[in-house]
Amino acid sequence: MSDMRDDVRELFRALTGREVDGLWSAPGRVNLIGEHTDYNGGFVLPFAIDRRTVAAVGVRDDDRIRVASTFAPDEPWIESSLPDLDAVRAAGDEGDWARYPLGIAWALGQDVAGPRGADLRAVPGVDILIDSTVPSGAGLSSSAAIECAVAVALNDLWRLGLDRPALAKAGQRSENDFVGAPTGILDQSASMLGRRDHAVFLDCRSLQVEIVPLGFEQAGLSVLVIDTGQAHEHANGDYRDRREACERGARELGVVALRDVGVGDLDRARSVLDDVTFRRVRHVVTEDARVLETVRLLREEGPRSIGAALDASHASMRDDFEITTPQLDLAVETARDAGALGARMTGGGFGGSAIALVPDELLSQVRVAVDGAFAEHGYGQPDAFVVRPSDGATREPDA
Ligand code: GAF
Repeated sequence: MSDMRDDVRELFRALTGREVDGLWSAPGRVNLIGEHTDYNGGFVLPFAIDRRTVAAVGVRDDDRIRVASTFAPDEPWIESSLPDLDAVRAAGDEGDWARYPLGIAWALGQDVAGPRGADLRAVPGVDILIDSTVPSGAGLSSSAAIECAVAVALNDLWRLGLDRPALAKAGQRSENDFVGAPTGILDQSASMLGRRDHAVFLDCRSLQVEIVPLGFEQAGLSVLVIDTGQAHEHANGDYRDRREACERGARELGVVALRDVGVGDLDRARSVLDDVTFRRVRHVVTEDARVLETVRLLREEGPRSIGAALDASHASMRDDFEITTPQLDLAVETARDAGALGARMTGGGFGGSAIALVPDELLSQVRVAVDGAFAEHGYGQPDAFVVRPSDGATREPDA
């Protein structure tokens, strides 16, 4: 991390001829359990990971916002004036990654941030250089990591005084209304609120948060991410389709959101809904119950007891919500057969990564088995790496 900080400081200097005013960083996330429950007012249990995005930021003496990144080194600065961000949003024509930092600046000027939101005609412009170790398209929320790193930076530099839940909300607003992806609050909450060795247990309706100890290290366990290399994105039709099915299910069952349907209501739901809608609803309802059960198990019996809940979550996403892929299913099955205590796809689905909870002594065995199975099926080699539950967004120490 300190190398990365030095590099990005130096590149900022080379690009602008001046020093940064500061570096801010935010992590990607793994969702331990609770998939597609956030926009249904339900429960999620993510943790922030030890892969981070750094934003090097310098305040300008005009109203321009310029963004550049180390992963698009050939692109010049992408820029706008702050008051013109509304027009940028409407045109929808900025480079893909640049919509995340521009969008968060826009969102901080909207009412989501409350009366203390930024007045984009009054705050100073900024140069923002992004660097990241969060792989993009891997289902690990590289976009939320950009949003959150830039959100904490602008919150400090513009002296907005917003708290972390408000900054997470601004991230979601940016994603929904600037980028155009109809996502929930899961990713930004994990990136903002994560804590080392802990998970973020979030009630997405009340936005109440509890920080739950994971105890993986003491239990000799690691979370292995298996990135299938199948990139995914949420602005496309599949994610939207699942969200619409949930909203239809809630409407037909006469509730505000699927959070209001219990496991005991599923028999009635089956008689009211068509088969596909019913299965989408069943996933969300049972997944909410699995999140609560996982939190209970972590508290009462420790992390070695949660494997079955992870497995059941994957089966529900595969059979009822239908958001897994053959590669994700293979990664999960193979990891489990090779000794993982539990495994599941993580994130929005249709590609991205699986996670496996693996006893430390079996890590290499699981990796070898997954590599072998992918080769046997003629799939490209997955990228498998261990992630550690880590702290959320922060200002980095000055050089
Ligand atoms: C993506 C979305 F961004 C989240 O809001 C959430 O819905 C998740 O998919 C599925 O649980 O990461």
